[in-house]
Amino acid sequence: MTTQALDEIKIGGLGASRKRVEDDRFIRGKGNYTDDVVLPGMLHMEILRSPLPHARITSIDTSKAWALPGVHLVLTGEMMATRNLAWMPTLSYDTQAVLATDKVRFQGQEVACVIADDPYIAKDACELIEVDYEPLPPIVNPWQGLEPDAPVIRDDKEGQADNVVYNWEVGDKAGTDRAFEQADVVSKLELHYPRSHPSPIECCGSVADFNRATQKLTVYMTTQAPHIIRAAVAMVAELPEQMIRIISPDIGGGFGNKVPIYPGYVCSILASILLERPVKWIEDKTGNLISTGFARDIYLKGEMALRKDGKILGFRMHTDADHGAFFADAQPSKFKIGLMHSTFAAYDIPVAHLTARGVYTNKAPGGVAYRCSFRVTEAMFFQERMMQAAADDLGLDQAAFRRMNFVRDDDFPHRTALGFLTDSGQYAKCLDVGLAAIDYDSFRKEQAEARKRGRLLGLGISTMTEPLGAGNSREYDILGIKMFDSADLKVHMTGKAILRTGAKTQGQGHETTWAQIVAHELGIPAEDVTVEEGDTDTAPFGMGTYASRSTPVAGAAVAMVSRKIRAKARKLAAHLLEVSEEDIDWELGRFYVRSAPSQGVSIQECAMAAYSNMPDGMEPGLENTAYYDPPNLTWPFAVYIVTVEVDPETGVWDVLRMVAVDDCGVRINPMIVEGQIMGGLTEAYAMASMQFITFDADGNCVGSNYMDYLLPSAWETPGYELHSEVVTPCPHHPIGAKGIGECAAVGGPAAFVNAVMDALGGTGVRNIDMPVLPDRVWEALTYRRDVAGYPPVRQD
Ligand code: MCN
Ligand code: CUM
Repeated sequence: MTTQALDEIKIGGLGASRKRVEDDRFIRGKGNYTDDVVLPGMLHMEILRSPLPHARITSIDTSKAWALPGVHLVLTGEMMATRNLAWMPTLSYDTQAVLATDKVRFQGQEVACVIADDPYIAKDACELIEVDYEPLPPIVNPWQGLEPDAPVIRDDKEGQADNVVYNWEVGDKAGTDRAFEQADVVSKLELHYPRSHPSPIECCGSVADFNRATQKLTVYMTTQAPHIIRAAVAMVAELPEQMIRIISPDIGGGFGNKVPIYPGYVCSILASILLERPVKWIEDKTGNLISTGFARDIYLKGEMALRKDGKILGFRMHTDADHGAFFADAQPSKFKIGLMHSTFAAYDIPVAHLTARGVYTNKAPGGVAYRCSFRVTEAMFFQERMMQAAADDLGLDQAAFRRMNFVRDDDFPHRTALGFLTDSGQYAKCLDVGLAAIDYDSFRKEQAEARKRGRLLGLGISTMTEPLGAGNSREYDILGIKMFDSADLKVHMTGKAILRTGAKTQGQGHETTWAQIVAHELGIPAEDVTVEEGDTDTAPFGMGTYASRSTPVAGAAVAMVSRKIRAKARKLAAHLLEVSEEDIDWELGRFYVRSAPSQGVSIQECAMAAYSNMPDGMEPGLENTAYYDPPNLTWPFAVYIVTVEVDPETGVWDVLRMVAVDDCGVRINPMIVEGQIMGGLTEAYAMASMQFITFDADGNCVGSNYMDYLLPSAWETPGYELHSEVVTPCPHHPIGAKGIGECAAVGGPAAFVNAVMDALGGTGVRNIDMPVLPDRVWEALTYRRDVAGYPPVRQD
């Protein structure tokens, strides 16, 4: 028996830019999305939404809807209440109305549902439902909510006398005060990160199928975390967990939109139980944009204590988050404002203090992490805007100021001022690569020359480090469920395999990349490994995909389960080669006798032996499961540099160049990583330049359609120059990988805004809130003043 060592790239292992296997079906139109699920006898559900942002419901008359032919059921909050389902728990220890009973609390809130033969009848019937509302004053920003005489939005909650969701703090207040006393210069900044929406192509939806005979409930749905949904349904609907099967089929983009539990899911499930027929609910675009997945909407202010030479001595920060009517986004239980306290984690700052307040308003639940590990986007945006302002105040060079304050390469693991332990990085090197790529010194000269001729050029630098991979389970849980993840690998007798994990891909390419990890660990060609996710009846328990946790946690579990398989295969190899295990060595895909390397067996031969020729006493089969509890988060790092030209006449700005240097440790699939970065940069550009979803003073959502809420097309999207030469392997991840899925969306926005602000240098303008629309730039230039987003930032 002789076999050759394998070329890892040829078998699609680590580092191979393998084409995405899932795209075969997507580009042929053969994907299987929730709306593709069609079951015999299936009915359709539509939701009646509130036209008002805040109103008492005095009556609901559903008789005309019931009378419409083809209608099977009309659900109201009152009926939900008889099942104890009018309210449901949220992922942040709050409650959320499933269907409104007492009041409506945001425009677009779910008031009733109709289940009918087809979606058109259901929609028509919704319009026949008569609801009497008694309008209440709407609260559309935190400042209104904090007024002493503001109406209490959450009067349903016992003991809730105001609109404050939480007050939270972290850091060393006294120490920070002392740092400010010693400062030569104090730099300040205040800004608003506007509401934004992940807006995936596919909206949310579900097909619930309760079978009375078997008592089994199967739900096909658009969720990024199927096992969490299963547990929630078991607890809320009081159904036995083993009788619930959640299937998350192909997902047309998640971006955080598909993490929360939405009323539509719950109503379709109850409707199916009551009618004993499958019930499909597919949200329309306006429903998606008006009621689900809102992110950001946060006011940030802070100040930095600085020494003349540029050393940062400390910072304080305060955030006011507009959470909408229900505190419904997911975050680790210990932290009220997500991982906001990862702000400034890349900088070596001795002391800091952060306070955070959450406020209820008459808007849809907000704060969902949109391509962001629990509020890190806001944290990094403030950080890099503040770094720019501080460097300007000190009269220091933007790049030099950052470099002198970076955590040094030999200073890891590093404890940040607000308590995180960062693991590794080469921050200065990433910056140097970026500066060389953009030709920093030449650009600064060109900028000065252009300025003399009235042309406004600008350069913006942004860096980011992001805590990715929640958990470890000691510190990270959601509603008490510890954060870890899993992988299950079954190697069949012919050496082909099926791998399942507790994560759930929504476009990130897990079907491609997980197989590459198996190929790397076992030498089984990636094309021989099928990857399946999202079915709770077959996948091992896991916490799902968000916070770019899949590679850090589930991906690690894939490596660990492969190693378990290899350990058993080694015993089989010893048996086949008739030597003892200790005399065997491994090279990719092959065990061989150390003293006679030409004698070896392939992993495939071991697999066959596991079913046909195992040693006496050995358990047959070659299958295993690994649960992975990471020792720490992974900490990727990136530098983004943008150059722009601003037209002083119109305020229009164009991106000249964008350079991105990402260090996400070892790259499993470089092509997929680049795709993730480009997608994230495009979302960053959209947020910085054009996206605007807001509320007028009456609480109407402005931006609930694609005429108002803009998505950049290929035409607007700038070109990106990506750099991959800096690789700092994660010291605690089995294959050295760090997460990448969100980095560019997290770090990108500040680079664009900083570039425009740099172009306006010398005008005294300190801030223009996003989106940095041309009229805002024009206003800033013309009147030499800051331009705040709507609603205006309050001046204390
Ligand atoms: N990868 C790699 N090498 C690394 C890191 C990652 O090859 N060192 C690969 C992974 O194997 C995976 C992809 O890159 O195929 C992203 O990996 P990871 O960073 O682990 O992120 P997740 O898989 O957990 O994806 C979640 C992340 C989040 S939270 C949002 S939001 C987001 C994002 O991914 N939503 C997306 N990218 C998205 N991309 C698409 N197409 N659609 C979405 O909904
Ligand atoms: Cu952070 S949005 Mo993603 O975590 O699904």
